[in-house]
Amino acid sequence: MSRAWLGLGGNIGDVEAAMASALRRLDAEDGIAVTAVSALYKTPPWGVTDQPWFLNCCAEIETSLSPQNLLKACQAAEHAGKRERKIRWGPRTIDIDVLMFEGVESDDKALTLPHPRMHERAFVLLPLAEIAAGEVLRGRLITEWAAAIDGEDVERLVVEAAWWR
Ligand code: GSY
Repeated sequence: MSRAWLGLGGNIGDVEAAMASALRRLDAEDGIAVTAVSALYKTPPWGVTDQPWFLNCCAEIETSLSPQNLLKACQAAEHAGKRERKIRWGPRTIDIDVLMFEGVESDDKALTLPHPRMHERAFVLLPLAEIAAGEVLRGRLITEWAAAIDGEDVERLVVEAAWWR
C-alpha cells in the first residue's frame, strides 16, 4: 500500500456535496481507503480570476493502485459528479488532482508527480498542511511552504471532521 494526496475543488453548484460524494466513492473503490480529509477552504480563483470563488480541500488516501490507475479512479469520480469544464482554468463542478504519491516522481505528461504547481497555490498548500504536515516537497516541509504562501484571502470554514462521510 502507498499513501497519496489528492486536491479537490470546484465552484459550480453544491461543491461541498460533490466533493463529499467523490470522496465516498473513492473510499468505496477496491484498493483505495480515504484516511484523512482536511477542512473546507473558501479560496479566490486562480488562473481565470473573473469567476466565482472555489471551495477546496485535500485528502490523504492509502492505495494499492498504480498512480495511473488512481488518476483514472479520480477521473471517474469527477465524471460521476457531472464535472463540467468548458474553459481552461475556468469554472468547474469538481476537479480532483493527484498531488503527491509516496515514493513516486514522474514527469509523465498525463500525470506529473509531485504536481508541478502545487507549491505555488495557497488553495492546495493550506488544506494539505492539515493532513500532510510532515511530508517534504522540493526540499521543504509542506507546512513551511504553507507558512510562506500568501493565503490572506483564503478562509478556513468550520466543519465537522467527518463532513464528507
Ligand atoms: O486544479 C484546480 C482548479 N482550480 C482552482 C481551484 O481548485 N481553486 C482555486 N481557488 N482556483 C482554481 N483555479 C483552478 S484552474
